[in-house]
Amino acid sequence: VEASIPEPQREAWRKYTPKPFTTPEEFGNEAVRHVETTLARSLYNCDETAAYGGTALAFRDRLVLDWNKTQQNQTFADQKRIYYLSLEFLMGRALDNAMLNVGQKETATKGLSNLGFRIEDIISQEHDAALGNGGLGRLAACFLDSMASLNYPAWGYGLRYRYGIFKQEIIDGYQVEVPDYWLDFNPWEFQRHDITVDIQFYGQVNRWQDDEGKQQCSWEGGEIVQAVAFDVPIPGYATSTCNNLRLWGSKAATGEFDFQKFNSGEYESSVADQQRAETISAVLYPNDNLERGKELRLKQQYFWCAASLNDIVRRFKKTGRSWKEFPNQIAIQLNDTHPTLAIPELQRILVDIEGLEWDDAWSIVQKTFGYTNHTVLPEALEKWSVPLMQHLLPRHLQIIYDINLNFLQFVERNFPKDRDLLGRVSIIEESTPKMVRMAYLALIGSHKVNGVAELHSDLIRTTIFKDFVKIYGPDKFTNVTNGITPRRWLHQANPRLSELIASKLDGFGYLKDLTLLHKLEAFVDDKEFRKEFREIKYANKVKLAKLIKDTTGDTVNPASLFDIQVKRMHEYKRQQLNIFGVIHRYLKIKSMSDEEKKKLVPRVSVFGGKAAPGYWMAKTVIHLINQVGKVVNHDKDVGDLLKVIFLEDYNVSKAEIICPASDISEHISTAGTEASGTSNMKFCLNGGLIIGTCDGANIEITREVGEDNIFLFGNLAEDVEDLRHGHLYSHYQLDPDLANVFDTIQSGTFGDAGSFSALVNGIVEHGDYYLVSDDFASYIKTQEVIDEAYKNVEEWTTKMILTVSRMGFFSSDRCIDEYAESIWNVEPLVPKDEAA
Ligand code: GPU
Repeated sequence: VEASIPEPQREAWRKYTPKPFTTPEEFGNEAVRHVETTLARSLYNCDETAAYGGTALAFRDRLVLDWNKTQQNQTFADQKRIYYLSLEFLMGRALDNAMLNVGQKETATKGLSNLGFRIEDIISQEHDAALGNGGLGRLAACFLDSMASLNYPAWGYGLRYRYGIFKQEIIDGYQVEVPDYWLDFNPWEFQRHDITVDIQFYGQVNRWQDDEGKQQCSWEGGEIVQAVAFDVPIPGYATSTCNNLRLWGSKAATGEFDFQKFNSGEYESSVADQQRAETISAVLYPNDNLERGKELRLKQQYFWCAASLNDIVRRFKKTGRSWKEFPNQIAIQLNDTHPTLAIPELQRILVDIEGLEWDDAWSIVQKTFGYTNHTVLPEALEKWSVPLMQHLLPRHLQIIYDINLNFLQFVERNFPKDRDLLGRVSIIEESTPKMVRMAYLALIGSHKVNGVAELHSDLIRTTIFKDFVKIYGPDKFTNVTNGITPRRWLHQANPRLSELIASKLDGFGYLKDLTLLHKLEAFVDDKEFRKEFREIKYANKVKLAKLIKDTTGDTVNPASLFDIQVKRMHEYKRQQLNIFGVIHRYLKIKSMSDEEKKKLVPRVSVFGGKAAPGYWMAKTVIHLINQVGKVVNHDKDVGDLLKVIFLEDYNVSKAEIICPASDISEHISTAGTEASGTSNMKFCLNGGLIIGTCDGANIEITREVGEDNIFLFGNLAEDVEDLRHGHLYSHYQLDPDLANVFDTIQSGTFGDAGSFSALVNGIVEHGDYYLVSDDFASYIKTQEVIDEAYKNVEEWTTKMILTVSRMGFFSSDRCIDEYAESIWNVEPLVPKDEAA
């Protein structure tokens, strides 16, 4: 408060405060001023990059005005806030989103056109902010959009990676990873030079008794790295609320840039220390649904948790409240187990630094945290080795042991007869070396644990956390089915459809209450509406066809059925099932007469997705898809009937072109393995239908859109375990069609058969863990049903329209309201000028 402008001068301040632009002329003024002054470019060297810069800075100014006001309001309102801790925020581009959320895209379109630019060209200059791997990171980004749009006082906390997810190039059919340096020009972040936190690693713990005989603990020595805050404004849609995303960058601590070394001539090694500190936030780990236990990753996790908690605690202490009010003021959500160290860190701050009693501190910790689980796959459940943790975070390891001791004593008191239980639920796994089970720590340290779709939430209660349901009772566990923001995934990605819907629903209100989409059902028989709906889908396919042409050189016919699978490459997601199905289709076409061919619906099979750099099998599938494409796309017998495309470098901005352009998208994971999936929602919201298994959110999508409007196939989650056993104990017969596909691969039709033998053998000889053979026949049959259904244009149109009109449930707004109500207990804070 001391630093503020004195009362008598505030009038002048307000007078000098810039006003947001509202006309194309005012926008043009701002944009040109930024090009000329901020960017120091002129009339004679303003290319599209510079025009993007000027436009982005003009919009940034607008956001900052709202941002300042929102942050002030939230501070004065002094009510409970949400902190969303996520190692990934897959934001994509910011400019288009900013223009739409503040409602000034038309203004900018006209202003730019006055200067001779087309807005699409300007928007596409922006580099994606790709600080995430896949669904988990994109979910965090959708949540930020919803929290701001619903006026929740909420901050995201993450890491400012200098390199986001790698850029994928396909060279000779193989994935090649190229670094993604995205910070050359990033107008959306503000470095807060004054907000820094010193973070400690290594060192040792000292214990002693103080004068009153109380046990004291301190963590000393080791090394210090400095965390620096970088803030990113997060505008809400059609509200002036602008929340904050705080990303931490790492630097050598000021004292650490070792002047002693420097003065004694060891300049190089002091610079090396600097660089070592900076590696902490240098690069995003490119694994999706996989944890590899690397020390640098653990350092990233602690660095980010410690910096964020220090920041949260500092802000809380300024309010002067007592510690027991902490959980009434602060809700912290853990996006998977990556931020679990925040739990022992808060306990350490409260006990070691603030001097609270252990039990009082622990009760505050448990009330503050909520934990979201995003997978049941065993290879993705984080475990950290005890020796590594002992070395890097000696005090935290002690605290984890104490948490575990208290917990196990509690379990023993309540279940004295169940001796095995203690070993099963212990945070420490008694292996060599011993391991810290992060999911158990997250669960024990939180008041609520949620899964991300109904089936998934049921599975965590009955499998990985079964014992804990017995210990804590069922109320600690809940479901919050994922959602997506309709602003980016409909309004921004598919402006024509958004306009068409608005024309039928009296405006864009549905973008804030997506359940209003159900009113579209009334127009399902409206001829004109149906025709426009189809035309929009076709135009979106033309746009994707152009992207395909520009990036692969292949020509595809937009009148074909577009069948799309875009997501991270993973065995459980079963891109291999899809490509085997494509090969089957190819063989069928090859054996057809011209008459039969005439009846067939032409298809374009589009694949896209990155494989983790060390994931050999996933890379093999990419290679196979490309090899199949090479053969099929140039086969004269096939022509337009089948094209196979691998689109390189799938990312958020490509998804915005791809999702509106599908007829069918594939969500075909082995039942029980895909926690939710969120692209399934994006495709349906844009009038694409799904071929999918009974997995994740597909099940709830079916419930909403109706069984007639989705193409389900395959075994159920409850049967998966038995089927796997069956493979191990019997000689099962391969489906003849699949055997035929394998023979074709092994005969060398798609290049060296040896390249693909691991893929085939995994199924034929090594137990077919993901049950590709069990689901193959049913998959093929369902694809044939789709071929037939697609021929009936009228019926297909009805399915598309009904699907869109029934997707209201899958807005991330609904999802955030559920978190706020059932986990965070937080109310929105409506900006003063917008209160009804
Ligand atoms: N998910 Br764990 C990821 O994208 N990465 C991960 O490391 C883990 C989970 C995904 C799930 O696979 C997907 O089913 C879900 O929709 C998404 O998180 C968001 O909950």
